[in-house]
Amino acid sequence: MDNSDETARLFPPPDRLRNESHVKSMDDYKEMYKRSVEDPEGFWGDIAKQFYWKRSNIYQMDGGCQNKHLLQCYRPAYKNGQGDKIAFFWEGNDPADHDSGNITYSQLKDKICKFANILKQSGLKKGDRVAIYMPMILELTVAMLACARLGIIHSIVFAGFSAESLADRILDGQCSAIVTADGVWRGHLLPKGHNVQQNGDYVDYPEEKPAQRPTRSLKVLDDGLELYHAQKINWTDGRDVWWHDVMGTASTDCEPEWMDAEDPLFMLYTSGSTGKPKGVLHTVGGYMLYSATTFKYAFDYQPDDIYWCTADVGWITGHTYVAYGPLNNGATSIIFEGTPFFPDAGRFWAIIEKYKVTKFYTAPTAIRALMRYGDEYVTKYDRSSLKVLATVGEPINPEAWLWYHNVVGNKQCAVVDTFWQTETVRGSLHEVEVLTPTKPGSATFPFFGIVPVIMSDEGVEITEPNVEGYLVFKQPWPGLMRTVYGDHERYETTYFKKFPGYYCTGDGAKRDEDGYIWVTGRIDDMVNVSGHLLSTAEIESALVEHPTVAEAAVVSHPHKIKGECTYCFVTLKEGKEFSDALVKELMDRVRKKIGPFAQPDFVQNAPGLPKTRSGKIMRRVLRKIAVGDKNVGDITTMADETVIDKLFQLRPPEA
Ligand code: 6R9
Repeated sequence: MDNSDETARLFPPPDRLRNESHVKSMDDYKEMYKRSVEDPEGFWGDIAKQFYWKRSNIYQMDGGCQNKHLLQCYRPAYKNGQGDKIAFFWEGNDPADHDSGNITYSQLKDKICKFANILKQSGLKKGDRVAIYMPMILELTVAMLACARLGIIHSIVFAGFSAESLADRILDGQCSAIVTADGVWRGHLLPKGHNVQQNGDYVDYPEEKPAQRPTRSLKVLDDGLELYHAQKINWTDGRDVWWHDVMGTASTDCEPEWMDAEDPLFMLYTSGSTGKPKGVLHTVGGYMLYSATTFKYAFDYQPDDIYWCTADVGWITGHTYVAYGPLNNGATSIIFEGTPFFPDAGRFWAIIEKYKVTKFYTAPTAIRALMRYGDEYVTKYDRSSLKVLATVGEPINPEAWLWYHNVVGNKQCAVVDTFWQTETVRGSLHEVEVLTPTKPGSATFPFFGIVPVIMSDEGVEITEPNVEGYLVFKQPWPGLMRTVYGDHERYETTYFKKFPGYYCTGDGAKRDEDGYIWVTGRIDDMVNVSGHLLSTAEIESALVEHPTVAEAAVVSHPHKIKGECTYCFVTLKEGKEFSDALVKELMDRVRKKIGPFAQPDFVQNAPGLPKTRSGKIMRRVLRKIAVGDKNVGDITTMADETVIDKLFQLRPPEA
């Protein structure tokens, strides 16, 4: 199948979604957008009025990009007026596991208050940090929101991280307690209590900082989850308590701690694909407002929606679009503990059929992985409830976009590509996509309040179409991170130093002649071939369009004459053979698609790619493999280290 004609097409919004949309036309969007950037105080001030504030909600922003949002007001109270509406359907790893998992808004509120009281009784208070290291179970959201209720800064560490990564984050955040579970089901049972125990007992804590060792550990073992009993836990009396022991008797009344809008809400470490992880800090007012508003408009949230974001709460996407965004809108959504491949590759679509999901949000890497199994896994399930299909995490290649649109969405859904970052909470491109005519692979237009600029290396704003540069944002917006925890200088150097007065995303982008923005990947993934700046994402997309290729990752490789050239790793679809003829075909395809200068010099077979646990391809490791350097650096965040040896074995002899 060659989709090259289709990729150039403009896909109009599906008519059936137009009527219910919050914003009625592209002209309305433009008007709202204009006000959001010209009068941010007025625009966000009006939105803030929809929240509950203890005092006034005067909203002030300064003109520079040092994000001084002076909200002279208090945090919105946790929304608890939804009564019997389901807040979450919980779907366990085992399809037979779901029954005990549904929770209404009032039940959720009661649990949050109970757990907040437990935190209080443990001596924890406003401003303290609490680490949360839990699988995708309801108790995870209860724990995070209980922290928020008391003004305790939660630092959630994705449950797939190792003991060492967890320890690093606990120390860096100076957390005084940890909430955890003793196991996690991902296809099979993985012990987790063990990692925490290592934290307390085996991982070396610097002796000079003994106070930073967590003093409290609250372990989760809720009723009905008896399987967790199977896990061996190292227990310290006086320090550890079981969730089920304390939750039963705790009171369901707990007055929220009233917070200033600029007080911290949570910290979250950015994925470790580059250097030391950064503790990204978000604040109460700005984050709540922005996550709620982006949720409402980006997915065009309607009260009868069944919404599902597949991201783990351990990542920013889960924080924002599993927890805060949906809950602040009173939405019903799904929390899924398992994987898309268990019991088979039809699991996502089975869940969509079961709950009649209307809005679905996942990652391109999941889409590409599922495409490999063929369409039957999708088409055997009823997906007629679906209206919006969204993606996040990396540029979506047109091939995957079209499969998502044509096969999953049956050409009936709006496909929404959302570009954003842990740091920006939707420093988003794309807005009310339900209305936007889309181009496969483009993140379209900016969300309210965002002024994207394509910047040259020399710091000159690029206005010409189709010229790549740095993607930067020109003025502040409520959801921008406020600091790197404990290292404000790093915050300023990382994000504001290269282009003073602008927030630098670290990504490359270009704007086409119709004003659509195309994110081309991290700037550090750019390759300069004979003076031509090439985007590795663009080459990957060309490769993945080939019918045999499931996934591709392209890195820079030194070249005597061209300076740099491209080295491509390709993962083939099930049952496909790698051959010299295929290598030639792939090289030709890139040459044809982008230009002769872009023709790759190397194409290597890659049965698996090195990825972080959040699914991001670790290109710095691939760069080492490409040059045959066995010293691949820090791989503690890698999901499966065994792929590395295999890739070294499969290097083409001429590389
Ligand atoms: C939300 C999230 C942020 C980086 C970002 C960019 C890449 C995310 C993207 C995308 C192209 C998209 N990214 N969404 N690139 N199109 N729709 O993923 O946050 O984990 O902090 O990653 O991910 O490179 O800079 P985070």
